Amino acid sequence: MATTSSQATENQNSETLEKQEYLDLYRGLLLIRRTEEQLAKSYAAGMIHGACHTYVGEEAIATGVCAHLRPDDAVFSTHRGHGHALAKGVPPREVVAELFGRVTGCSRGRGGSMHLFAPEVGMMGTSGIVGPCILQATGAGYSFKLLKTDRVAVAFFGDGASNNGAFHEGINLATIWKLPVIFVCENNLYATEVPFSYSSGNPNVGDRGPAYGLPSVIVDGNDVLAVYEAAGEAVRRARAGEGPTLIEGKTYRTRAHSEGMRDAGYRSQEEIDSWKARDPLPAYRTELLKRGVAAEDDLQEIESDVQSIVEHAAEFAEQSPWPDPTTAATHVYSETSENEAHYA
Ligand SMILES: Cc1ncc(C[n+]2csc(CCOP(=O)(O)OP(=O)(O)O)c2C)c(N)n1
Ligand SMILES: [Mg+2]
Repeated sequence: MATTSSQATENQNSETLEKQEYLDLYRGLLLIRRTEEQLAKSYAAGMIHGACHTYVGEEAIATGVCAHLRPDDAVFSTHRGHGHALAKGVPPREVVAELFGRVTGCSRGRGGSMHLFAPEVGMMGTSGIVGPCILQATGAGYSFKLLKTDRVAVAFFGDGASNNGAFHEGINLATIWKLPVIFVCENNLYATEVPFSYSSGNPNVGDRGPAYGLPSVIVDGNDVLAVYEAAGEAVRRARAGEGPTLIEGKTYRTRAHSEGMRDAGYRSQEEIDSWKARDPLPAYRTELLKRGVAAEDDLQEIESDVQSIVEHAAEFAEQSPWPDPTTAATHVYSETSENEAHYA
């Protein structure tokens, strides 16, 4: 069985955090939340072309994991990847501009929501295909090991992806070769409208790791400190050459699968409301005040700062030019030596 790290165990490590680290986690959560809210608004206003899967409700997972990563660590993401990109350090205005299809977006407006790439900060892509990020992270981990670096690769993926063959192949290979990979399953209980309880005989993805010899932990994915603690240990192990870890975060998306889609007929309002009551943001805010590690003023300052960053990001995106159609074939394949140097 996977071990369970929850609020009860979180006290040990998280109490040793510096005030700034606590505040950075709050800022990280909030930056994702406000950006997603902006994107949802922009989608409704017709500014976004293509799908837009928001990460609202799940922010604690990307925030708690990426807080341990360096720019030269690699993140491979999903169709629900805005939060991963922001947590890995892609500037919000480049994320928003990319969804608006503008040339100032991180993928120069070629990709949109499901092709957010920024190798200069180790964001190795969101993807519309469910599952491959698990194998890509395994491959990156293999290369980091061969190059004798202490870099780590992270795969974020959903519960749905854990029933894809890529999951089993990736975790097996990473385990036998002790690759520096963190497999992060964001179990939000549904794959589109299919409950995980229907598609899996065991509600815990984390229980699958031990069958492969893979250390695994199940955490409350709405508790940023629990995620931070589990990820800290996983990253430490990976950098030390001790191999991969599987982290399952139990969480919930509180918006529709994708903006503009119906959100009824497959889950109850009571269920949505019960998870809204466990929203990671107010929970963490309350915790910070309760522990006395932050004052109301500290939090309000972050809130107004993040609000202004996101508003500016939207203005920047709206005012940015469209890509020149004559350059449609550029920035599609790797062209620069910069990225090659970074990953050499
Ligand atoms: C290989 C593949 N199969 C099916 C789809 C269609 N699809 C898009 S999102 C999705 C659900 C994925 O669920 P999960 O992995 O739990 O992620 P979540 O949307 O819940 O974050 C599916 C089946 C796809 N994009 N790729
Ligand atoms: Mg899911």
